[in-house]
Amino acid sequence: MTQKRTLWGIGSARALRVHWALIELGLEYRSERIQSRSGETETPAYRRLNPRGKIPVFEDGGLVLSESAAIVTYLAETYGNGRLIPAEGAERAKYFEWISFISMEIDATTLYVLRRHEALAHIYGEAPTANAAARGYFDRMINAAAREIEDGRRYLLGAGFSGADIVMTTCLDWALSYDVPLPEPWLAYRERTIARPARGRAVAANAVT
Ligand SMILES: N[C@@H](CCC(=O)N[C@@H](CS)C(=O)NCC(=O)O)C(=O)O
Repeated sequence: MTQKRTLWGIGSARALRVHWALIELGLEYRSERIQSRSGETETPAYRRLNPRGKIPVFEDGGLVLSESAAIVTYLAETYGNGRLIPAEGAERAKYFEWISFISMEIDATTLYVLRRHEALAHIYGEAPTANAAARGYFDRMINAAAREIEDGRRYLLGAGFSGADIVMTTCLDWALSYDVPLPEPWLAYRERTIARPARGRAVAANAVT
């Protein structure tokens, strides 16, 4: 049987987000096990799917979607039936606040700078001033955000696990892998999110073997 849903991408924090959301929702999908910077995103066929040549890309019937946070949100809205994204109101607004904050202030402005200019400096160049600023800014943002989860809540939106937790957890994993210190509330929070069975299965699905 032809699988309707296909996820392109393994071996990356961003691809892990989509594997995790699919597995949380119990959705079957085909995994195209391509990696970044392997040449596999450079082929004409892949560039037709994503002209930006990035992973992850998700196909669902006629829909082709890139950007991991958008894919996670699409899956939640389309298949969640109340799971992974609040249906309405202030909680839903808070979901989008967290997703924007994590994508912009935690991922793009800080961790991705370190990825490009520390781990991948041989490709993107050395930038010690930018790296130091990114570490300082991460520290400021993550400590400020820690105050919001110090009230005993289990997940970012309270009792209910959401796509924002998926995206945040991958960033916390990423920070730890770069020896970026995390305040205690985030360490305790991460223990809760990584204990979810779907996360373990997603890590296996995302692994480069
Ligand atoms: N904002 C995008 C970032 C996607 C991205 O940068 N993916 C990396 C792997 S984690 C990639 O494909 N890098 C290859 C490249 O930059 O050429 C998302 O969240 O999906």
